[in-house]
Amino acid sequence: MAEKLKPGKIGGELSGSGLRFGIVVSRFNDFITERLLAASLDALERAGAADGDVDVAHVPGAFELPLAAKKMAATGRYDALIAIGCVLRGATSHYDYVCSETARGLQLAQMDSGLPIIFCVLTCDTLEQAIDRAGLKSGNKGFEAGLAAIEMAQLSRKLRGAAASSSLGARVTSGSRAAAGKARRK
Ligand code: INI
Repeated sequence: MAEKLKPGKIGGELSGSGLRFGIVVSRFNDFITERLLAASLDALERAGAADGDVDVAHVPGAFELPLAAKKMAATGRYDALIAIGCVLRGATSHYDYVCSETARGLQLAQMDSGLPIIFCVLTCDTLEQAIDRAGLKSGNKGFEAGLAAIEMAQLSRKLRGAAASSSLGARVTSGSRAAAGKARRK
């Protein structure tokens, strides 16, 4: 009988210590976005991120998030970014343009820069739906975004270190913390 395959596992730990984060927040619907921001900061703080390692930039609306995120990424200062916004459906098609261009722009910025950019933009039909996602019934998407930023920053560091090595599996495997640490220091 064939042996069970044991693949090398590459994961991002939820430790924010020593990592730098940039957060770009939309002022539009700030009743919601400031709650998302507070929860993201809470997640980063609980995971060990230091005060001086987190920057917050504000923009007028969700549509402006991609450019600000791209410029933050270009500084080379951060391990991950979080883009926070809240788009509420109105009576016209404006909502659709803002949603799709914000998502597209953030994905482009992420893929162009190679820096994780966490999508924390609520796209809701009603204010009630947004409130539910900013600390009520559905938890707080800002907190989830903070954790996602940490995980992706850690994973990116590992993959960067592993890419320098000829053997990804040898460098980062399950239980191979020493190898992963070595990779991060490179
Ligand atoms: N911006 C938002 O972040 N949320 C919205 O719900 C919204 N609506 O509904 O219009 C919104 N519009 C502003 C937009 O993001 C830009 O700031 C504006 O068009 C200037 O470029």
